[in-house]
Amino acid sequence: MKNSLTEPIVTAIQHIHEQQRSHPDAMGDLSWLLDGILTATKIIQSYVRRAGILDVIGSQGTTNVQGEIVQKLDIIANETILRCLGYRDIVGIMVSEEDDEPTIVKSPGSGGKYIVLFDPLDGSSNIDVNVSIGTIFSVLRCRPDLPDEKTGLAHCLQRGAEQVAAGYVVYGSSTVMAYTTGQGVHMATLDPSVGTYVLHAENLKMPARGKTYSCNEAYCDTFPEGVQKYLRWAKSEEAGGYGLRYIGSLVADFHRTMLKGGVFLYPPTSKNPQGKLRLLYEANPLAFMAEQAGGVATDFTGRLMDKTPTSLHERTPLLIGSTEEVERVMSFFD
Ligand code: P6P
Repeated sequence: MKNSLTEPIVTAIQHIHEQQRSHPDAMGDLSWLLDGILTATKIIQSYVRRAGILDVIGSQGTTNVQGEIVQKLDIIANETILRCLGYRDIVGIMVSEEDDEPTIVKSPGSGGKYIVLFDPLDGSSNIDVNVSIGTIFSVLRCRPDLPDEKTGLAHCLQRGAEQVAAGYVVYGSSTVMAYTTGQGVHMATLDPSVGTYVLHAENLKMPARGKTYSCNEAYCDTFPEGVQKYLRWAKSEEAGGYGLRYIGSLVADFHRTMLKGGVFLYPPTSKNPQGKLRLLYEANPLAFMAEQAGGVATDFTGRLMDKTPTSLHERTPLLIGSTEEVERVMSFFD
């Protein structure tokens, strides 16, 4: 019988340092970077939790590179991450959904070591109605083999398989951070009374199956035929009781899939023929997390993390979740 008074209390940053020990040559730079992300998300959540009384609800009145209306909290989240990471001299380049171009903090040629790519506040259209939203991040190494160029773009366009770390924070009924450095998926909950993320799950495994599918069926008629066939099957007697859950916040829908199993789909549609979700700072980090937890991520044609990006904000179709459920979806494609 576990005794909560004797169980060790492990903070997320302690766990990150613990993970670092398995790399004897590590200098603590990645741990330092992840600590910066933890700090930024604590600040972000403090705004999210008080949004209605801080006059940060609603739109900024501008649109971002995606052509999406920017919410006030998007800007706050973006600036918070830039400020928390901008002065940690191991960060070379930052890529944000909110910024057209990469932010060069320290050029790779002068020692910039890592690239941090992030969606500062995913699902922000749900802020006004108090639905879970989140921050997603991905970490790559700057490529020493590349010439030092002005925009740093060539360093950023790396396959998801090159990621050295990834994770997300879901601002839900509690604030939960999930991360991987390639040694499994670990989760911590923010204890707001002390402002510390406390580890609650280590080496988490996604269930191999789960009778939940997650997609916006409003676009069903323009989904690929294989997806339409799958959806008809999932709702049939033969499938035996699948349920639909769709929050409309990628981080929340993915977090549920991580914990309960099932499958999340954002296929190509007539409105978004290349899919809606962004490859570099949404799909790739979640794909890394899914694979580290024993799941699968594809763009309906191949392993998602094998895709070579061609532009900073490119979109991708995404099918991600339990191995058996992803295989089942793909079984309906000829
Ligand atoms: P749709 C939120 O705007 C977002 O980028 C993701 O968080 C979410 O999964 C998706 O878009 C929802 O898109 O087209 O279903 O509203």
